[in-house]
Amino acid sequence: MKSGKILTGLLIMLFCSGTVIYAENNIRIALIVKNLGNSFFEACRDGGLEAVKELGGSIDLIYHGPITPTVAGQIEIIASLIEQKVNGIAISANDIDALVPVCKKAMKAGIKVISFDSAIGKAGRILHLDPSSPEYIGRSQVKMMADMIGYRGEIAILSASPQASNQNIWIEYMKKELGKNKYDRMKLVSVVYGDDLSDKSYREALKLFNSFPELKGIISPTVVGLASTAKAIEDAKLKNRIELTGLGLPSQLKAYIKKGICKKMSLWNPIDLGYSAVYITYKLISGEFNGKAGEVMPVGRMGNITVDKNNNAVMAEPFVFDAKNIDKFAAIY
Ligand code: RAM
Repeated sequence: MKSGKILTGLLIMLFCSGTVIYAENNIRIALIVKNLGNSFFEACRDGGLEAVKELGGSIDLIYHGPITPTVAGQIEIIASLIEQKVNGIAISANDIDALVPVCKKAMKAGIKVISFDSAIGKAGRILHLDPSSPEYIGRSQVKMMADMIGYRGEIAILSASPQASNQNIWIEYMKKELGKNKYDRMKLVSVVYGDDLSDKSYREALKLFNSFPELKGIISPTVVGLASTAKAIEDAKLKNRIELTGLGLPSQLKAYIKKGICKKMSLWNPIDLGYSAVYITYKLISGEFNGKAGEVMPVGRMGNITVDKNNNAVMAEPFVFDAKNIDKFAAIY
């Protein structure tokens, strides 16, 4: 098994460098992410490697994504995977619609395609694996921010890329939540996009500070955006002037949570997400899962995950991190 992991690790490295060597006759699964260099997806990759090891090691895991989160970059990678005749693709999509044609072509070529984290339109995949309920994620972000600012003041959202399926459905639910009477004294003044790039997210945060001098809070539903905005608030000495919450990696936000720059945030375990995505893809390839509405899929250490009527499956509920528990989780991911 150890050699399997070393080979898989080598495969990841070689593929990323553009050279790919496969073990003869192994099942080949590609985990395609929004962009490389994002710690969230590297944790997903680690979970995928855990699933490969647990499923018996005759699997080659290919980890890849564009350098910046573009649709064109992902289309090019999927077209290449079709040529390489991989057996399965699990992708976090940079756009819900634009990837459908190339993924339909992959499925026509016999490749099992699922999306995870950020959905592809239904016609482009067998099923979508949501980390958590999109409605719960969106609404809970607003509730956490409201508690922080006393349900009054201007707030903004600093998101990832404008076409990102997952952020966009979360923002839709944030706006629905903000429509409730109890938030009447809160006002969403802007939604900006940092493209899941640290420097761009940082600059967008600074622009928000300058454009909205009365801003009371920022919600950033992206681990890159949240970490960058926390740094921007600290650098601009705006702690307690602007409250911050969002979706963050405990290991990246620990210092900011302890300093009270980001008093609370939430997320799910990306290791579990990558484990579940690769596990499900393998079982679809082997025929043990069919991914049809109503199917209850036993996903190893994650237990049963059910496919709903829209062929979406929800992995788990988000977890709220704060100063009391951040040390424990920062040591894990
Ligand atoms: C970023 C990506 C990813 C999202 C997390 C919360 O890493 O946008 O798609 O799920 O943040």
